[in-house]
Amino acid sequence: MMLRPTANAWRDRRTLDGLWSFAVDHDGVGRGQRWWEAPLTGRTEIPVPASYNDLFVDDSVRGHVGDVWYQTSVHVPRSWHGERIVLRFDAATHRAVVWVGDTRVAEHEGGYTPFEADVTDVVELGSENRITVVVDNTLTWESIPPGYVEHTPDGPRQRYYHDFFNYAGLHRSVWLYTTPKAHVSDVTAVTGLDGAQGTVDYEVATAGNADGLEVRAALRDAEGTEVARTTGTSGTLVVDEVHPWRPSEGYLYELGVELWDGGAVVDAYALNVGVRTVEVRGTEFLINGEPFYFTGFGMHEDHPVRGKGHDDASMVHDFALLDWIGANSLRTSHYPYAEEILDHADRNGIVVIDETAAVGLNLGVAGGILGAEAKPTFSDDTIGEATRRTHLQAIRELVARDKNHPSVVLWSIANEPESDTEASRKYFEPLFTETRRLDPSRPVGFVNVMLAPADKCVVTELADVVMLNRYYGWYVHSGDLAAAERGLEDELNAWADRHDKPILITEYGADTVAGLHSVTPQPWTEEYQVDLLEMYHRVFDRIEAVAGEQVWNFADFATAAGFARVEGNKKGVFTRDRHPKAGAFALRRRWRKEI
Ligand code: GCB
Repeated sequence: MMLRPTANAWRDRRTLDGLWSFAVDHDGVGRGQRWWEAPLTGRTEIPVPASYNDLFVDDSVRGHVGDVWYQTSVHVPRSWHGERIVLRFDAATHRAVVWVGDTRVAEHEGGYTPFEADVTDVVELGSENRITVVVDNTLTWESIPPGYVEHTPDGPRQRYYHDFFNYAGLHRSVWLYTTPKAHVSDVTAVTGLDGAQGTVDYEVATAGNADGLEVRAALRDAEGTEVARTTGTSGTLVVDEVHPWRPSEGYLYELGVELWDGGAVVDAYALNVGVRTVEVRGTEFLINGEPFYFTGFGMHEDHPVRGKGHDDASMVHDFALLDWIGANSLRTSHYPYAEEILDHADRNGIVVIDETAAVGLNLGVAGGILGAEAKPTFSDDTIGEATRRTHLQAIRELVARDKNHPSVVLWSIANEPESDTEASRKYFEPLFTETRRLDPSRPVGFVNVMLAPADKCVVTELADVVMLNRYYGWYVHSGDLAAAERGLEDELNAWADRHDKPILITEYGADTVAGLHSVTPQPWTEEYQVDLLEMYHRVFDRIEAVAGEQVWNFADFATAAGFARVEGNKKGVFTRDRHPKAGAFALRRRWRKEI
């Protein structure tokens, strides 16, 4: 629904990234006092993109619950006269309202998908325009992810049921861009393979009095040579001797779409396309008709100082480490990642399980471990109709944003929700139906929690694959890897017996403090992490239906404070600053098959 900003002969863009003014609304008075109407007072500067939490040495900012305000001003060039001008936020976590000058232009719920506003009639050309954003980080029973605010004698405290810190702010780039009035508003590309022949089925949506204009589509290979061309708002481009997109080899074509008015092009948009197919057949996960075995990690967008703020340098480095260790895939646990990351995965042939922010829909035991109150999960007072509406919208926005990425091979619509009750099945059934309606070309799944084993889970039968997070040897049988091995193998066999589907192990791992060592099996040591990973691998290799292994986690990451967390979650095989633990070398030996 929303094409990314680009610059070409018909379109222009400028980023608003950089230092903005910032104010924390400790007393929650900004909306009433209409802070958007004047320069923010206090004039703290803040970098965009970044989480605000860790920047200032101030716990009242780090743990703030509620609104913070961002403000900048941008010069809108006179030369943009006659164009359609759009203000776009790649993300505002978890919800935002935006003003240009005194005019409210946008509002958005959901912290990890983009939103935009047509500001053509609002901006003043040839002058500075004030842009103000209020960002609210509160998690409620209506938000995805959910949470609740506890009012304590020391002020409000945000409680939530997921295991990563509630970073907030403008985490991704902000853009002002133009399109022509009559423009291409969406492109969808679905690819196919038949022997040496590739197909690209495309569909183009237009807007702004574009009726009657002609759409032309052309496909160019990586050298820029045109290999197919056709006309029409939808159609099929056929490529002989196609070069498919493959895991570890991100070959991309460029789909160029033009809008013609009589003899002239009035708008153009180009999209990268990887020609590949995805299919689940029995216990196999097929990419281009060949069985694919996932290796890699559940990740997090998480770094010192800037939290969840996107940064290209870290992205390039993280992908270099994925390559070094021999990973061919990642899961965007537990929310949609920056689009830059998917682009990079497309180009590098990294396979992606794309996940919504629906994490922590499990208020029982998980809540207890994470320090929030245990409550019934699905009820009128907790996760109910309103939550599901937000969840549905999150799925729609995710599919709309990521549908064209060849790297994305599977939608994960939730992580570890309650899934062993009638209520959970009722909650999830329409979400699966809607995801498949939005994108019939990809399998759909959700990640199952250990509390809902094969004979109890009633949601997995709705999914195309079995995705399991398992912690034998950590949360159960801690320190006893022999018992853990038996428990894991028995359980995986039970899943394989019940479902004729590929089993993807989407999490397994052990907290490990880098530098801690022992000659006997001691949880938290580097040796124990290695032993635990190797135990899992022995079991995976004995079970045919296992079609992939993703370790939890790529790197250590920040969480809410808790007795089970040592300055965050330490299950990374890299530290938070990306130094390898012994486990990283063990994985490299297995995945790169190097001794
Ligand atoms: C899980 C969750 C993940 C946690 C992990 C852990 O099952 O999916 O978000 O961080 O366990 O380390 O407990």
